[in-house]
Amino acid sequence: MSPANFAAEALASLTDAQISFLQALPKAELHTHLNGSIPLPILQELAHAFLDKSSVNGSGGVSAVSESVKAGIERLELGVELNEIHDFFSLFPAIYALTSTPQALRTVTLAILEAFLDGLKPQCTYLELRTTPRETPAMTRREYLEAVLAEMEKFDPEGRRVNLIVSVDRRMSEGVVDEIMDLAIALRDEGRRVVGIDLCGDPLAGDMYGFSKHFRRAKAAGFGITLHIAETPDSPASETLHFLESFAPTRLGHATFLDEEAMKIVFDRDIPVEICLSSNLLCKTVKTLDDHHIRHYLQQNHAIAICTDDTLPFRTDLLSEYALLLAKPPLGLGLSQEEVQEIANMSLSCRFI
Ligand code: 6MZ
Repeated sequence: MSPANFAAEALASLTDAQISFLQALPKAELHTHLNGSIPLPILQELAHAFLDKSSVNGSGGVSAVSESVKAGIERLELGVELNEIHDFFSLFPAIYALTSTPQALRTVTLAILEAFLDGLKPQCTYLELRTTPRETPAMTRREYLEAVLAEMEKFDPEGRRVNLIVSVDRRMSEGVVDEIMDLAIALRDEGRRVVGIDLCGDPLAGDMYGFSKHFRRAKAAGFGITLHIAETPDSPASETLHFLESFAPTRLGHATFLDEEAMKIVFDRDIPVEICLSSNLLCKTVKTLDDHHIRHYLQQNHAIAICTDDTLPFRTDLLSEYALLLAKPPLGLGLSQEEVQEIANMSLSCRFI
């Protein structure tokens, strides 16, 4: 049986008029990870080139890296079935092997910009793309970010449609976090399109107490701050409170398991929440759409932005995520067009610019 695809089913249930309505709706995509959003055909091209090159360079046998890239790409081609969210992060080593040069990064960045913003049927009117700068034998972290920014600036010279959020991974050392903050500030001061800092990565990895001063420095430097927070049932409540009190977040990612105290802070301070419906369902942190925390935020008329998270493994796009709002239960939440329009407006008001 092929893996569930909730968003595609919701989209398929809509009328042509409803799809046209969603397409015409001005909206912002604010939570999408670059390496999780590479269109599959582009990733397959990079994989072929990588495997051809490694068979020419190799000593006849297939290297362990080639084997794991092959297995990783096959897993993505078949459609990823996750038992739990921690399985999700094992997808990235294969993808990272293919995006380890400035040229590959430029290729995937352009493909993502085209998927979200270009063509006859753009997914959104504004995009904040996020990525974690990696150091590889072929590039420094600065060269990584410059490759992504160069492609963004070429695609959108006027700077109205796309900006970059620099991600920090929970597994990083404090020294690397400090280096990334320096880099983000320097690039922004050079006039490059960096608008925010994100905290991402496996939700239980790392000790986050040392990171707060670095995030406060970024906030003081004028960046929007977004944090993956309380994404799993085992995210410690004490860490969630520490994030809210000490990291100065401007937006929150997921915020699935906030307890009463944390929820009160989020409502009192009006901190918008990035909602990724398919991601939560497929990572099994939320059982059904009916149980999804979006309902709570909607009841309170709290600011949210509907986002895709990682279109590649979750086989979704922004239109399909909006279809989950509009489609009739049980496929969707059955909201009215007016309600969906209001949610799209909220996404625009949550931008970091
Ligand atoms: C936490 C996530 C994520 O930065 O290399 N990432 N972190 N929760 C999620 N929800 C399912 N989805 C993606 O993109 C890939 C990286 O984004 C983070 C992970 O750290 C992943 O390695 P970039 O472009």
